[in-house]
Amino acid sequence: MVKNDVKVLGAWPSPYVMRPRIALNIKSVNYEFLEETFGSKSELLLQSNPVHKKIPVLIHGDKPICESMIIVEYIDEVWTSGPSILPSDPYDRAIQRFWAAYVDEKWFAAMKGLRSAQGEERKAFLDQVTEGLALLEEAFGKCSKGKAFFGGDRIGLLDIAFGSFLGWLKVTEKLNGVKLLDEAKTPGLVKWAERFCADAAVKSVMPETEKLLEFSKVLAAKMKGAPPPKN
Ligand SMILES: N[C@@H](CCC(=O)N[C@@H](CS)C(=O)NCC(=O)O)C(=O)O
Repeated sequence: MVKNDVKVLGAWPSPYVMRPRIALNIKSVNYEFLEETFGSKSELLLQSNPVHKKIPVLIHGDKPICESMIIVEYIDEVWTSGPSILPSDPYDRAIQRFWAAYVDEKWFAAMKGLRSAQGEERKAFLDQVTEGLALLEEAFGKCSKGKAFFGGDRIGLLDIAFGSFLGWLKVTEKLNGVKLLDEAKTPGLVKWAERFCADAAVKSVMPETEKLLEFSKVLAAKMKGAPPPKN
């Protein structure tokens, strides 16, 4: 595989962009990382993802593929010689996809809500995030079947979907002065998060918390007065 055959359009702080990068690392596929400039969209991005105009986009040869979890599944289907990301059992696959959708649509949406909420609204978002983590702790017990990851012995689809938010989870903890992943309430997830971040496929793409914290402050300053982001 020549290096330029695979490109990822993205930005380092984006949890969604981490997903295809982790999947490509798992499959030992070399890729070119084309970083978008914060606050603007390149011509290549607009051409490659004209519907959503969002990162990440995987460009394989001359074919663009959009939406992070669709990209992860594409990578798993194309590079079959590397370790599998999706479980072989259809029921296990369905369960991982179910929780991956929950993480994006419900859980992370609540964590994002915390950014600008105050008072009662803030408390409601915090409760939703905490309740979501309790559900994910239970799901971890069932999916991992006592092993290291949601995917068993190795990182799988749901590990990638949820794990990509760990950097922002730590930033949220710091900004709100709360402990969300907690030894007492979510012991399985605490250990899982350590293992996930230490994994060779993840380490090089997981941003340092302090760097992400600085970026989140810049982002918050830019958002002030601007209309809320669509996603
Ligand atoms: N559902 C999309 C979400 C991607 C997404 O929200 N990307 C953000 C960066 S973290 C983006 O490109 N935002 C630019 C915009 O909304 O215009 C996916 O999973 O790929």
